[in-house]
Parts: sequence; structure tokens; C-alpha cells
Amino acid sequence: KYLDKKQIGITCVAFSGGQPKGGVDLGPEYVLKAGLIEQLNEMNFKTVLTDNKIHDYKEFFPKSDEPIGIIKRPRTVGIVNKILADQVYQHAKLGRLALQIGGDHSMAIGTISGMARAVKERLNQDLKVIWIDAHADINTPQTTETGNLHGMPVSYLIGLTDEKIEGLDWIVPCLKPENLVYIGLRDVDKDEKQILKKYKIQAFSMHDIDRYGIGKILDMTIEHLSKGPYPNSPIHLSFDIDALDPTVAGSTGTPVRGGLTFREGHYICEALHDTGRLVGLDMVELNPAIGDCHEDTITIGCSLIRATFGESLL
Ligand code: Z70
Ligand code: MN
Ligand code: MN
Ligand code: MN
Repeated sequence: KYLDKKQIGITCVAFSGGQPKGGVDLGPEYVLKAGLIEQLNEMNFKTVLTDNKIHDYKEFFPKSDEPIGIIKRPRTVGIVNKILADQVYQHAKLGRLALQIGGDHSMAIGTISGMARAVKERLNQDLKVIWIDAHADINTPQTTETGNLHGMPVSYLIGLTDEKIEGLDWIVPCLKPENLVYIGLRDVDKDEKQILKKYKIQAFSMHDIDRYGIGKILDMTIEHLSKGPYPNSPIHLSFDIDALDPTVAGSTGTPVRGGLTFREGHYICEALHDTGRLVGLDMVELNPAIGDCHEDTITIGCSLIRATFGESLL
């Protein structure tokens, strides 16, 4: 009965401009082809697909986009995320859950900006974010070694840089360091480690998961995000599929050994569903052009999405 009323606004972000590898823009197409919308409808969700299509945002791309310093495609990544923020905001302000399928992780600049804006407007509360990833994606334009913006979205969301870069200058910091928790980290750059320490960001590495087990890690995560004046404030889950072990989901641009198992990944989604606080989900970095197991990776992406929206095991 409760699920009857639930609507999911789905935005398909066929975008790869935040990193150099082709194929991550095919993620949404493959996820839809695998039957995700039918599966969500089967769970009694009404689904609304943004602009009724898989969006490549190419009509908004600038004619030229030379690097600025080391930063690659700043204007393209900037404009796509500006549009995406509005799309997510439109769903969220109507009370829909927001699901974004990627696409590279630079898209979280838009998804979280849009969701945070809606939560501020509707509830006057700050959005909380759980970031599942092998990487911290918190480089600044000053610390990045690659210039790839999918390694920097968190620094833009928190507002770690004052430098105004053309295309990215619209971004309004919307995430407080204390409202962010990482799970799954194992490939963090040296400067990123300094940033995590400096801002006292709650980060659970694979080592922590080995030590405490995923159950306790989720207890600690939810406890951390229940501090402050609004213990029940909305949570956005940004899930980079490379958090999973490459033997589980290898079709992704930057696989890193020693990741989450199938069950650990699903447990995270199930436990967050059980909080009743989830408002948004990004499922990103699915790259069907990489590896020989893209069907598994896509199937697991769909399964993680269903788990997040409450598919029960019993
Ligand atoms: C590195 C960078 C990254 C994903 C690679 C890697 C970041 N820290 N993120 N793959 N998904 O380029 O900043
Ligand atoms: Mn990522
Ligand atoms: Mn990653
Ligand atoms: Mn590195």
C-alpha cells in the first residue's frame, strides 16, 4: 500500500566527459535494456523517465572545450551537470525519489546539487550523502594528478576550492563535511588522504570493513548521519560500481582489487532502504565496453537499484 504511492524520477545520464574512457556513456542504455523499468514497475513504483529518453546532453555541449590548466572538459562537465541538477530538482520537488543512472561520477555534481536544493526548499534541512566507491573523488583542481573531473565531484560539492573555472563557476557548495560518509575506499590519492583528515570526514575503507564487518559499518554510518538537529534528515546514496570487487563487477573504468562482495554491496543498499530516509540514488561508472562480464555488471547494477528501493529477500 505504502509503495503504491511511490514514484521514481529516473534520469539516464549517457555521459563520459568526466574521464577519458569511452563506453561509460552506454551504461544507462544497457541498464534499461536489462529491464530495470519493468522491474521497478513490478515493485509497484510509478516511474517517470526524464524527457522520456536516454539523455546524452550533446545539444548543450560547448563548441570547443580546451583544458583549463590540467582540468579536462570543464565547460562540458559544467553545463551537463547544471542541466542535470535542474532535472533532479524537478523530480525531487514533486516528492519523487530520484534515480540517476550513469555515466561517469562527475555527474554527482549535478545530482547532489539538485537534490540538496530540493531538500533545502521542502524541509529547510541539509542533505546527507553516502558515497560508495573505491576512490574518494575529492581531488581539487590543485591536487588532481589526472585532470579528470570524475575524481573531483566531492570537492566541488563541499566547496574546497575558490578558484573559478569557466563552466564550473555556477556550482554552489551544498554538502557539509560532517554530512558525508564514505564506504569501500582503497585507492585514495595522497593529497585526498590529507583532505579527508583535515575536514574530519567519516571514511570507511576496505580495511575497516574487514575489521568490523559490513553490518557494524552501516550501523556506524547511520549513527554518524543521525547527529545534529535533524537526526532523520534525507540521505542521498551515490554508488560507484567500482566499489565492488572486479571479480563481481569488472565492467568499469578503474577496477581496483580487494573490493566489496556481491552481498556487502547489496547489504549497504538494503540497510539504507530500511532507514526510510533515502531520497536519491546514483548508480554510476558502469562501462559495458570494458571487460568480458558486462552482463553481470549490468545485472548487478539493476539488482543494487532494486535493493535500494526496497526489494525484499523474503
Ligand atoms: C584518481 C583521480 C577515479 C573513478 C578513478 C582516480 C579517480 N583519484 N574515480 N575512477 N571512478 O583521477 O583523481
Ligand atoms: Mn567514483
Ligand atoms: Mn571509483
Ligand atoms: Mn593515483
